[in-house]
Amino acid sequence: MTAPTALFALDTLLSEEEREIRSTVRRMCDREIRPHLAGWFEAGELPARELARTLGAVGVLGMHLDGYGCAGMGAVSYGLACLELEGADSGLRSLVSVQGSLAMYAIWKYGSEEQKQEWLPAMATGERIGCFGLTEPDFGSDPGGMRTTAKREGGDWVLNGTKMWITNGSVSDVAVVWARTDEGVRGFLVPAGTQGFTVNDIKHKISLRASVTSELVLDGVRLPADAMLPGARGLSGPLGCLNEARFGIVFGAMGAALDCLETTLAYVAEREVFARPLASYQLTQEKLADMTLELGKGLLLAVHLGRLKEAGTITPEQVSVGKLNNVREALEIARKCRTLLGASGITLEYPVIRHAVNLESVLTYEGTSEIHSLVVGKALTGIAAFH
Ligand code: TGC
Ligand code: FAD
Repeated sequence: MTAPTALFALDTLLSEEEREIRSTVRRMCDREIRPHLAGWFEAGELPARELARTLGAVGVLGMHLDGYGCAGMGAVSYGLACLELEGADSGLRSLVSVQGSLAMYAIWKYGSEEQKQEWLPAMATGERIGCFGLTEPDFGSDPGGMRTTAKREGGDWVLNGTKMWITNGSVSDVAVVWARTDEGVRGFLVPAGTQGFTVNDIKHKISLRASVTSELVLDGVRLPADAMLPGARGLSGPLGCLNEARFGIVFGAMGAALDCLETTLAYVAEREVFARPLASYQLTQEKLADMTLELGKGLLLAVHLGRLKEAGTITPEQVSVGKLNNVREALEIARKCRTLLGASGITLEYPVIRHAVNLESVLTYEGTSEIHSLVVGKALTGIAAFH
């Protein structure tokens, strides 16, 4: 029997170091995370602080950034880490994406030297956690409409507004908050516990239950002048961070799909229906073949985009192609695997339904599938159809 990825000789595209990173992250997930996932998901809880230290020790937090205690790895290595993390649970990859690609990246790319020194080394080890507040209750796909404001008062900034659906919110030591100012959208570092800054967890989620999602309320939050990120001005600041996290999802979604497919291959080999293994039926094999094709194509696309990113030539539109295709196909794979598991497919005994419902969030966050279709449509036609 041949493994799905072996049909595409995927490993021949990877260096020894990249394969080693993938194995290290997989071993860590198998040992420290996978045994607890169904329980965390069912309880709707995540021991985020403890996990952040575990993830920091294995070196995945901000692993694609240089300096300040970060590992400075290539894009494909980072992608493979996301693949393994999301193979465990999308919530785990979310924790890492938001920490490394959104909060740390924003500070690394746009922060002052003092801000970098203060936050990045402790965030790389997982001692400190960050979140990224862009979305608001009335402005998700259209962040340009944001109502959160930052106004100068003497030498200080005063922030007012609400951010919604913020991953890692209530476990964060620092929130990167994007706000409208007289000089356009700017980013601010808001430490937890600042007066006027409150965080409320969002309950009753059916998807991404092993992930902390919160509302951030800023009510007259007074910050010193040096809380602003000096290098970001305008919407291109936060959108530049999104390119980083979206890239991780291109790989991550395929990790969830691969976990579903591997689970299903084992299941259909064992399960007998009408006195024969489920794997022996043509309808089953057609489903397995179709899923493997989409998985393989998605992985090849992910590695290709990773190489473009390493060469410094990747464009935001190419990231949209990857996010749109790979999340959409991963969700289809998870749903098809679910059918092959029959009734067992709806329980947390197998990871498939957990991946399927998680991928519903992944389809929506970091730009909905419709927004990425419109980004690709704009690239093809030259016409922006967002407004
Ligand atoms: P538009 O006029 O097109 O652009 C405004 C400025 O931004 C620049 N820009 C980008 N820069 C870098 N990367 C990108 N991908 C960029 N897209 C646009 C653009 O060049 C322009 O720059 P400048 O200098 O001329 O001002 O903006 P628009 O208002 O028409 O909106 C375009 C649109 C719809 C594509 C954008 O708003 C968008 O991407 N919306 C989706 C929002 C989104 O993805 N939110 C995600 C929030 S974070 C999250 O979900 C975390 S989930 C947890 C996890 O990751 O695990
Ligand atoms: P809306 O923008 O209201 O969209 C509703 C529907 O309308 C969608 O189908 C959308 O595609 C469609 N639509 C919107 N505009 C158009 C258009 N022009 N043409 C056609 N259709 C359109 N945000 C953060 O800032 N930080 C985080 O850490 C974060 N974490 C998240 C974690 C989870 C679990 C979830 C679910 C979301 C998270 N988000 C986060 C928010 C996420 O980015 C937004 O939910 C997403 O951008 C969509 O915004 P919305 O939910 O307001 O939907």
